[in-house]
Amino acid sequence: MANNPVSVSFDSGFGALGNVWNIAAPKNGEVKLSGSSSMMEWATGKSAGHGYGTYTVTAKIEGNEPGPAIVLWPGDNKWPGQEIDMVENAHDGSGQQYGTVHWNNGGKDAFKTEMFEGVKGGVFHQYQLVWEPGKMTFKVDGKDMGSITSHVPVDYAHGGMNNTIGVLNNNPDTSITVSHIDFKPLGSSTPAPTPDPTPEAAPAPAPSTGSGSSSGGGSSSGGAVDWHSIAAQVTANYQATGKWELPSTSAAPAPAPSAPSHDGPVDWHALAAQATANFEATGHWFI
Ligand SMILES: [Ca+2]
Repeated sequence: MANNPVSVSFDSGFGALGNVWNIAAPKNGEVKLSGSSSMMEWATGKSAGHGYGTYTVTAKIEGNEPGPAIVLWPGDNKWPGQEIDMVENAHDGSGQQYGTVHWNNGGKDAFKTEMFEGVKGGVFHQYQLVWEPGKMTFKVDGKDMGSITSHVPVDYAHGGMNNTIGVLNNNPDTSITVSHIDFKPLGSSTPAPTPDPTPEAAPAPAPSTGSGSSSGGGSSSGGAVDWHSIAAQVTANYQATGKWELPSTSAAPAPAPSAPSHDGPVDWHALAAQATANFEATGHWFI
């Protein structure tokens, strides 16, 4: 399933972000993460998620402390690794937002950051990451916030690994509300998954909280895991049982042979524990 486009409007369910922990069902085309909560595409192996292309997340961060983050998580679910934070709050409590690229430096986490000067919380912004060979560029509301050209990971299609899209919050005094998530592969000539006519390279459209696009618009093809079906199953199971888990009778996405077996919902608890421990040790919320 390497590098399929995705578009999630949160008009009905969580779409591709089926690994959901501690979040109420979306309302009015938005989903709000508060307290300790997260949603992510399933990180089942190096080909999970997406590679080179443009990641766009429309979101509103509230609160000035660390806690909210839009995260591109390593497809193989191993850390330290190629984690990219499309946005998070600075640990000084100023509400300063920034982006980060992490990599595995001989078994230890290493990272580089780009500050998002002039970007305030409390309103929706369009956070964008353009991942291309040898370069990652952060944008907010279409404005270039800086690029990183060292330690840029290689995507799965070119011999490396993909990343899965996730959003998390880990602070009782912050929240992050997401209204749209979109990924378009680099140089993609495939039909856009949404009716949005804006070309990929054009200035970003204004943040929208009411996108009319369909969460079911992604056209997974070939042997790809049917994320929409899985997400629908998870949502149905939540409505039936109150638990954000895949029903046990359903076909869970098979982990790649190279990846250790991880159970999604349990992973998020471990993730939150890791995040909390890391914050206490370093002042950084990233895992
Ligand atoms: Ca929406």
